[in-house]
Amino acid sequence: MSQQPLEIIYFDIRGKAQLARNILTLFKIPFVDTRIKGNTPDDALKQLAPYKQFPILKIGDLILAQSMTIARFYASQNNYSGKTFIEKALADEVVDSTQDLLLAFFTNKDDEEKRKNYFEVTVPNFLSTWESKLVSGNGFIARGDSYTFADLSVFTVVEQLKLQERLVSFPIIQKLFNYFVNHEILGPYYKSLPADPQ
Ligand SMILES: N[C@@H](CCC(=O)N[C@@H](CS)C(=O)NCC(=O)O)C(=O)O
Repeated sequence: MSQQPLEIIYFDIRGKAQLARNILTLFKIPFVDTRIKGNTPDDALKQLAPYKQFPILKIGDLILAQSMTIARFYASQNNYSGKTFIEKALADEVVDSTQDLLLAFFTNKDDEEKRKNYFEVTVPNFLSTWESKLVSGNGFIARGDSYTFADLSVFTVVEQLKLQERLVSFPIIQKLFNYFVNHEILGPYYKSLPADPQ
């Protein structure tokens, strides 16, 4: 299986594929970053997707759906999902919360009032929770002795929602953000990433 090319198939945005892309990049696992042209999957592509949704992972005839399943698969394979059951659970909780914040952006962005509430209430709530967890974990959100895919997921979502300007009151998230954005592998990767549409 490992000899077959690994393909992440998704739309031409960071969206729900970015955490998996980041894990693969961080661990130097080569992958084909297939971005669906015009953001409209053709019938053949739709047939490939078990739930008719993207991202999917394709390795030969193996198809794996669900963005966080794909991310977790590569995090586990690379010992990046937490060392103990507790760390893994804490990491999973944070990863799921990052997806909630991401999804809430898309569901609220087109209504002025909801968008305002999202940035003034929802975002600070999530940032504040992650900051507290980072404080109690001595800088690691799943409390171990090193970063996990949960820390990377916080970075991923902060970057894609452009929340870095809102980190003034969240110094540990800021530190985490700086770590990943300046990382020797992820830093250059991010510089090469196409900008998402506004
Ligand atoms: N739970 C799924 C949700 C995937 C999902 O909602 N994908 C959207 C794009 S972000 C999609 O493919 N939408 C097209 C459609 O539903 O037709 C995951 O996390 O992968």
